[in-house]
Amino acid sequence: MRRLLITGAGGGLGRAMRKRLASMAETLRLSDIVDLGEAAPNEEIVTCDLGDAEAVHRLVEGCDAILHLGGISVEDKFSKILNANLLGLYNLYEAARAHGKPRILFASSNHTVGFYRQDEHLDVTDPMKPDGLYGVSKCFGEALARMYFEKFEQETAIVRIGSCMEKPTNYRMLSTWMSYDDFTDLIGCVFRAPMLGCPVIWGVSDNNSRWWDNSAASFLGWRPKDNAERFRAELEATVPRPDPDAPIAKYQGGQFTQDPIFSEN
Ligand code: NAI
Ligand code: 15L
Repeated sequence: MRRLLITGAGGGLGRAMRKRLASMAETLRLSDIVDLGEAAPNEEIVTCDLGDAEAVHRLVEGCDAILHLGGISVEDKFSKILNANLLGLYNLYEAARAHGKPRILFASSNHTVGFYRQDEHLDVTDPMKPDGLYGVSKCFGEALARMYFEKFEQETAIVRIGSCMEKPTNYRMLSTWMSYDDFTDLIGCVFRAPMLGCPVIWGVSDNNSRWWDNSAASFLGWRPKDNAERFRAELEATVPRPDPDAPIAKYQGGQFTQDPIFSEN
């Protein structure tokens, strides 16, 4: 691949993937609204607000693939979610349509289904149950990706990420955790697949207690290797067990199910 665009390159996942994906393309084009530091020899740095359509068109031009991590990543004021996650995504897809339809990996979220209980097992055909405006924005993103596929054959991997971080930090994450290594492998499978289409993929490691069935995406050949279980003993020694009726123990979306609708003021 010649040029891979990573949006949200200054965020937690963006910083982790910047290092790991350095050899995936001749050039990494890194973008965010925050400072991304010095560009390495194979990097281009572009400051760009996803809500700015013209800037997003310039950003996408010349890219062969897009890892779309940029946007608001937790519950927030609707105006911020609207700009980054709704308008921003529309801008990205319109820019992709104008510039050769580079394949997109869209970082969706488990918060599209956050109101399922933790004793329910899901596959990608289960109806969405978003747990806040952030979750709703990811449902919008999934629908937008699907529409661009049906109408224009724009390929997207919709990855409903669980909790992608160094290690699980609470009991819920023993089910939702995805390691950076497994995410890196998934990105490789998505961008190398001869045919992708527009699958929904659960972004989760091979955790003993995972809730999500990825068999519909088995054609990609992604076989996650990590398992959150190896952190259980450490968690049990350091983190108190939550009340079984607390949202973090009851719902797949955990604490997000209890977030308020944030006021604009
Ligand atoms: P993050 O919040 O650390 O990074 C998001 C980045 O997007 C930030 O650097 C931020 O400056 C940038 N951004 C925000 N608004 C923007 C705008 N208007 N224009 C351009 N850039 C903007 O989030 P993280 O954890 O790195 O997640 C990356 C993506 O993956 C997000 O889309 C998030 O919703 C999704 N995701 C992450 C999960 C995780 O466990 N890390 C779980 C589920 C989904
Ligand atoms: C998400 O969607 C968030 O972006 C991330 O910060 C985590 O909170 C994650 O979900 C999670 O549910 O653990």
